[in-house]
Amino acid sequence: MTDRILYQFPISHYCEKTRWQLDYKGLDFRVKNLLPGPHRLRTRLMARIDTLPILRDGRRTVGDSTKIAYYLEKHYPQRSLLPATPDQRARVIELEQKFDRLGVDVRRWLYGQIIDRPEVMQAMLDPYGLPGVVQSVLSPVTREGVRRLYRIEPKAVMRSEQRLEEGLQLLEQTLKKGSGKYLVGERLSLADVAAASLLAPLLSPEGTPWDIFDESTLKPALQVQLQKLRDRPAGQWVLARYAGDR
Ligand SMILES: N[C@@H](CCC(=O)N[C@@H](CS)C(=O)NCC(=O)O)C(=O)O
Repeated sequence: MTDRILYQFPISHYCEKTRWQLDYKGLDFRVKNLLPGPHRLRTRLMARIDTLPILRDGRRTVGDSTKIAYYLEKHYPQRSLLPATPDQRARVIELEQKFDRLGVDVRRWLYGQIIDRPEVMQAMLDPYGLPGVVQSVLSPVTREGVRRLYRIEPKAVMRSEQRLEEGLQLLEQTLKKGSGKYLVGERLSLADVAAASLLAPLLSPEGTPWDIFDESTLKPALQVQLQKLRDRPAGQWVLARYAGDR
């Protein structure tokens, strides 16, 4: 059995970024799902951080999806996600950082639209197989915790919407300047994995943890917004990367 363990929340797009990279490199791993809230006892002990993902690789422990990304590139250079040429490499590093930061706005904006839907807490808590009564007590507590932790409040959500638009434009401009398929050069890179995974909750590609809604039950204005997103080049690109590279 592999001694590579990804500590994660299944629904986290940052954890998805790491899962994608591990899968792409063909590295075996097991997942350990930590319960949101109490997870911090474990993450602080393991890596002195509050967030997931954390990767345990034999005796080594690495926390934070970007640090994990560079750790994996260094120790498992097969199917490299970093280009060989210095300028392309620098561009990948820069874009990875930008899309990584955008993940915060994706999360805040989306929670701002759907946090009160029961499907959200179901997607978050169902993987733990808790007794029904425990889950029904935990759901409102977790929802309020998420609201506070990620500042799901109207002004912050609006700012995130603006930053999200800027991020989508950056993605579209970058694609326009290049091949249209990948952000840098002709091959999948860390920049693509970061952008596609961190935007994926907005597009909910089939089979991903965000594919949880019957969209026709969402508010009509939100349905329109999500459809527009799916139709524009950035949305099409995320779906194409999931179909072609995930
Ligand atoms: N910069 C971090 C961000 C990870 C992150 O925000 N993870 C969230 C889940 S999407 C988390 O663990 N939140 C729990 C907490 O902050 O207590 C990374 O890239 O790994």
